[in-house]
Amino acid sequence: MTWSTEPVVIVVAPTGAEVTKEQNPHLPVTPEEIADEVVLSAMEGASVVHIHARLNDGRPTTDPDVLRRIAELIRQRCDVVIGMSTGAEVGMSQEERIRVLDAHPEIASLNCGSMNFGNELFDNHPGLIEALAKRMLADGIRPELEIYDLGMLATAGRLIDRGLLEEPPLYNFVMGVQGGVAANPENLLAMVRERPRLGEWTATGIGRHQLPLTTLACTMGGHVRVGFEDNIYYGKGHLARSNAELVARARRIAEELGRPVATPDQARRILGVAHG
Ligand code: KMH
Ligand code: ZN
Repeated sequence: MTWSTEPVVIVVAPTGAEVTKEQNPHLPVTPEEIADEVVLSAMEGASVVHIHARLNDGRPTTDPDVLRRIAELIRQRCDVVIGMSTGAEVGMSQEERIRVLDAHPEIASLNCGSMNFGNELFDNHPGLIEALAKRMLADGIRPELEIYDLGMLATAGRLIDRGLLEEPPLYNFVMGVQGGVAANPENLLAMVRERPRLGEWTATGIGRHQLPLTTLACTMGGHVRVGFEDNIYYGKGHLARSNAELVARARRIAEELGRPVATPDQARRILGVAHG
């Protein structure tokens, strides 16, 4: 590993499935709110969005019409890479999760194992992982491998061995979920080192881990994800006012460390995404 001067891809995850407006009133929920937030985040340096849709009352949905509407509103105003979540909300059925791909994002998350997620079970049955991987391969959607622990890297390796994932894979190390790997430098190093194949990687730190993990990832040649899905605070006891504010800080960190932020087209090249 050497010090990278390559562009950093900043992924913004503006909504997620778990956060509520009661927790942070600035959480974007409707398609219009999400699109506004993504456009502002793109202006601050985000080149990829990870979308979770909500109904107008705030409940999570995977309705492809709602997802398409969000993508369309974003597309009218900026060119960020459109990613969508097939992880959706804990407890959603396999059908609800697979139908996300009907909205044909450029990237979709592929969660590589089951785990406790806070006090709930996040069920990623091997059959579901396989079905999602096959469908993404068939539809030309770039899987982003959601890795919450080292064992999931081994699962990813087996998918590659079976020809269900194209190389090089694209990893997202999600660290600090209660039930997943702890967010610390030793564990990030282990995740990077244990990748079954070389490939670009993003670090996603939950809550107070978002800021130090962003800094580490920029230093170590990775990419970063920020946003309310993972963290609603700007600092201790101080709610973030927007996703864009978190993106702007990630950009400042990257640039201070000598890494420019990627444009959407650079992000497509770096991450191996076909233009949608
Ligand atoms: N909402 C979490 C249970 C993903 O987007 O693929 C899962 C999640 C992961 O958000
Ligand atoms: Zn997500």
